[in-house]
Amino acid sequence: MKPDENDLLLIIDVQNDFCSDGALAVPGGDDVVPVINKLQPCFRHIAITQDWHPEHHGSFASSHPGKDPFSTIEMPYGEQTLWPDHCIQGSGGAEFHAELNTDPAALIIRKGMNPAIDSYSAFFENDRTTSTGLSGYLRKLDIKRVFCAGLAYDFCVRFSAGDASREGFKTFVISDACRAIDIDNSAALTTEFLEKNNIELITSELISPESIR
Ligand code: VGL
Ligand code: ZN
Repeated sequence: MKPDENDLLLIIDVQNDFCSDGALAVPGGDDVVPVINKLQPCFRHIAITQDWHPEHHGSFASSHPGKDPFSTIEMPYGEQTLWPDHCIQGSGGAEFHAELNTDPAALIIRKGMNPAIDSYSAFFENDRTTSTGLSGYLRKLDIKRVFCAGLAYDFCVRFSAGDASREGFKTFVISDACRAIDIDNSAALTTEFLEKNNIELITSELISPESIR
């Protein structure tokens, strides 16, 4: 499979807090970095997301007295998993992994900035209606297919891929370029979700290594 002018590589949340020793470390999170760096020359269009929360964000367990990280609460927009404080705007944990190549990306899209609504997806906040503007940007570039990679497979990658597909883009998830948090079977449920929604799980070797830059 050879990516062309109408394809986008969407690199999701490869940030220090999701990598080793991070506040919300995803097992094996660092391992996605060389895989993603190797894929970048194969894509003309690249966008990167950055989880970017204000202090005391509503998705933090610390904002809900008596609640532990990884428990869930009901928010006005539905169920929300509570997380350790992570990816706070301007903090080292919110920075991209030092080895991630961010140079070829035309767009860095920050999300999770509204204190009252979490935002897993690169396209919509968790209320499923507040847009980040990414769909419009991709349509203007005539993007037809979106290839997702990054962290975490079972949260931000899952929601971004689901929305990309819902927005009409043919969507792929590059499995070896992702790692999962995996709470309550969320990794296996994500694979089921992707299959059900016609989102293709592929591996990075399927993408032609030829540079198009
Ligand atoms: C993420 C939990 C909270 C992710 C972001 O990038 O998957 N997960 N914030
Ligand atoms: Zn977050």
